[in-house]
Amino acid sequence: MKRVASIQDISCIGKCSLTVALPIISAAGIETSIVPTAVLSTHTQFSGFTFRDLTDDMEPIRDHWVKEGFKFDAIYTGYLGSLRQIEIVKSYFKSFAGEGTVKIVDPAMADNGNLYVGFDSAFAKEMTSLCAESDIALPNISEAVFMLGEDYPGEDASENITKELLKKLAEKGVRFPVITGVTLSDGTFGFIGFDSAKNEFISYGTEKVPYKSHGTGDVYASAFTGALVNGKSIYDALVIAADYTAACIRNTYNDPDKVNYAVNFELELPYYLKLLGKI
Ligand code: PXL
Repeated sequence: MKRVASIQDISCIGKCSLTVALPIISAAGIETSIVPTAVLSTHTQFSGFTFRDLTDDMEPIRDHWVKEGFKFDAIYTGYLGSLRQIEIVKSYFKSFAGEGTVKIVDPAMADNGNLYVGFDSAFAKEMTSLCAESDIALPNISEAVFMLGEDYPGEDASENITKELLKKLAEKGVRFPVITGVTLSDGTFGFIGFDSAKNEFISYGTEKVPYKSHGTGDVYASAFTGALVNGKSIYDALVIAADYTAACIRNTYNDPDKVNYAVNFELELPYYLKLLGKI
């Protein structure tokens, strides 16, 4: 069985980070090991959330895993709580990334032009250095501009602006940046990526649903990781993640009982398995 390590927080309520990565990647038929970076009562879009920092556990967990000789097909990181955690994640890359290990970084820290509570521009810049150690980085538009220290162009940034951001990320050493949550020039909603090794842009969009929710970036990155580790090409895995995430958003939009803090990713897992060719 393939094995992924995912390093991000546990938000007890909020359907994001590990509570999304675990079920989605496990459903894809992959053993999902976790390193919880913090435990929060809810994600940070609620007010009054509790936050138990687990930084001090991260190095002992790594050292034990090294002793046991664990290896991973992919290491996938999401929300990280501090500069020190970014440095520790780099040591996980050094300790566990062998020949075939794919390093996937979702620099989860901003949306709609705003950094999440608790982050500042120094953290965003440091996140660029982690993305520079990844094989694939999956920022949204807000995260891309904060990493670059640029002005926020709005959620409907043009394809040309998005491509310029991708090139600038590549200049900072990010091998294969993919900006998600992009409105393409034909009005569809999806991603634009830049394969710096081939000097080639890639993109894909699905019909836009007029609904925005938290946690979609985490659903996307988890579904991408599951597809890639199942042997799909980078492009096919990005497309599968886009189709699945769009279905999750559509499902939520149509649900009269929807919650306002996350998407119904659970109800579309059968569709995800269909996209993976497993059922
Ligand atoms: O979905 C990204 C995310 C992950 N983890 C925590 C968050 C958020 C977004 O708000 O607050 C704790």
